[in-house]
Amino acid sequence: MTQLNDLQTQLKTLQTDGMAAIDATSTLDDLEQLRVKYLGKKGQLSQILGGLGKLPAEERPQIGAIVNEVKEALQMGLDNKRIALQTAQTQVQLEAEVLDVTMPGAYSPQGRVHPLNSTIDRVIEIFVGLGYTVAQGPEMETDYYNFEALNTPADHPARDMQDTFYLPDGNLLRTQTSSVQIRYMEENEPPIRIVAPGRCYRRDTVDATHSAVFHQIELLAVDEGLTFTDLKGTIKVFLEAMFGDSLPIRFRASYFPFTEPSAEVDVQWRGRWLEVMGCGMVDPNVLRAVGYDPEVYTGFAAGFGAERFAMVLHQIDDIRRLYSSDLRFLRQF
Ligand code: 2U9
Repeated sequence: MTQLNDLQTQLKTLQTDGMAAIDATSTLDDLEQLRVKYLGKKGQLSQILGGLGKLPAEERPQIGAIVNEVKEALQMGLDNKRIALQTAQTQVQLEAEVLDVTMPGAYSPQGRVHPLNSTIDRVIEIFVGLGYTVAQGPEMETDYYNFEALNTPADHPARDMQDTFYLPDGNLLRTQTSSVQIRYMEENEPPIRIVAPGRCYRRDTVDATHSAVFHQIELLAVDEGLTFTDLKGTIKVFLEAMFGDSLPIRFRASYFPFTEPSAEVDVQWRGRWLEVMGCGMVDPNVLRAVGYDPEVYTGFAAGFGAERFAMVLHQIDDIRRLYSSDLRFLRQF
């Protein structure tokens, strides 16, 4: 065989093998390797071209033409295969991403805010809107912060063992959140405006309206020149925000050891007068106990049970439902 024939055969074999290999590839990476193998700088075609120099000059154009043919054929084979593989890949991807909107959805149980918490949150939101800050303190208290500093002397009926859970060490579980305000005033100078929500404890016999553990929300404002009118205005704004506009409200004279004068507040709600909170001007003795001069500063305070508000707002008939964890009850909110 002449050298020319030999080269021709080699080139044709290269083309046939190359095309078969291209046909057999199934990935773009493999295809790239084939391109390098056949058409790359050090590829098989280049190697054959390297041997061209040994041919007589008149035979070179003939072989050159065949080299170009083989090169073009392989190039076209590679291009076609690349397009085919890319199309297939896109198709697979599209199929994987198909979303069947008719499939039934996955059930994800949704939590809810407990009606007591949503009530407390709502109250806080209203007072924060009025410029108050939230204050918190310990649930285990000393006699001083729970009673003494709140003008509740040792012989006061509220101190009765039946009302308070005393701890063996002489401390107690707070019966009201007022201890929080005493601690706050000890640490801060007027003017102050705080709202103190929190858990309280009383030795009550449990029934539809009483619970040994309950939640109180108390507010306190101390500044120069605060009057009972400021108190009434604040409570009116608060109750209207809580229950809705133009609500009939009435104040009845009352008594609390830590406020003087004191009042209880009723709202007319769905045709009935409901007692919702107590309030009053902070007793000068209380201001004195925290080192405020009652000749310079006056304050007003109010307190109410969060459970009572939640029950009125959601028409809940028994306070115990709020602690029962009964899903049939809780799912209604
Ligand atoms: C300080 C001074 C005074 C808070 C007040 C009430 C009236 C009141 C009860 C209603 C029902 C609590 O949930 S309940 O048992 N509270 O009527 N609370 S004035 O007075 C304060 C608080 C802090 C330093």
